Amino acid sequence: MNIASVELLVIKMPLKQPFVTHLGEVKEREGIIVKALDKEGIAGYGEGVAFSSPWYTEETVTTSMHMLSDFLIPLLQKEPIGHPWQAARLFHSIRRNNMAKAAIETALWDLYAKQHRQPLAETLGGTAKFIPSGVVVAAHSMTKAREQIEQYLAEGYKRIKVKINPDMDYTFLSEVRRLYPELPILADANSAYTLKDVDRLMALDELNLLMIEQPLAHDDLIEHAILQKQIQTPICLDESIVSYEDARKAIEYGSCKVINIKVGRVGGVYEAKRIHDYCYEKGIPVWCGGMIEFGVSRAHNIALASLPGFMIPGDISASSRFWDEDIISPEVTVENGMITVPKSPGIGYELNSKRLEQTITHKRTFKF
Ligand code: OSB
Ligand code: MG
Repeated sequence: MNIASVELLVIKMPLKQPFVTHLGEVKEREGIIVKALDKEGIAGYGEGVAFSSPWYTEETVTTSMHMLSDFLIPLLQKEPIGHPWQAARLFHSIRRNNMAKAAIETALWDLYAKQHRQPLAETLGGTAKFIPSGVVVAAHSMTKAREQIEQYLAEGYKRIKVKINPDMDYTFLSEVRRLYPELPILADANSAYTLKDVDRLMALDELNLLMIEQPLAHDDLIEHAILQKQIQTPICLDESIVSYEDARKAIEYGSCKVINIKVGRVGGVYEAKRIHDYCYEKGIPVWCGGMIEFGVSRAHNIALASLPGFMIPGDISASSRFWDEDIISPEVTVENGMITVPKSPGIGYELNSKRLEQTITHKRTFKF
């Protein structure tokens, strides 16, 4: 791929409002922007989506920087590759650290698509010209959450996801259902329940939710299969699926009926596409998850979600959902609940260098 250098930029930006789950709250987002430059001067961009602390998965910004600097980039320096899927194979010798792997792998996909003057969506086999957008409500109180739902519906979003836990589930969701009888609603528990809560979860069946995301433990497949037999609402797995093998087992065991695909969580675009292809073949719907990301990862998600198996609106919202000003230009916008898949090469968005500069806290360059 003729790589000349790789640059790692650690960036930091405050969220417009705190993102609250039962696991804690995110007020400020740190992330890693990866720039892979080839010998012709073409730049590919990727984003590391680990958080500052390990509340969602075990990775952090610091562990990602360590993995990238001391293992992943040296592997690429030692063994030049011709196609991004070879990076996935190369990284296989390193256990997990999926978000670090995806950070550099996504930059290589953008670079590869640009080198071939092709939109990334097309390189991946995507066909959709527009993708449906969904938004997540994650607020401190039911009142705040209701306000946010009203605002997002006014902005044109057609699918809402709300964070739930045993202190904020049936009462809240039934109120939302009463106010919006036809609204597609998804509930995400981020592992707030155990099998002891079966009755609580069964009670949600009458609310006609699109699905319930990750009700049980972050690393479980077995108990989700037991739960799915007792509730009608389809279970969607997020945290439990970190690889193609997890997806295959979850479907075989009946642990879920839907899968949330996040490129970072599964270690890259190659693995995400393998999961997509498998689910498509099995008739299992998938949708693209979100990580409170900056524009680079958001753009990669748009390209991925143009694949035919992404039949449900994902957590791909406008840049303005989280940021006063994003690091890409133009920003991602949602019109009538839809996002246009860009037609220009690669991820199809430019970096807003002025904005990017304002957010950089740390920088490292690796020459090839
Ligand atoms: O569980 O899907 C999740 C954000 C950060 C970490 C985990 C999750 C989320 C979201 C998506 O819910 C938020 C978004 O980016 O729109
Ligand atoms: Mg989730």
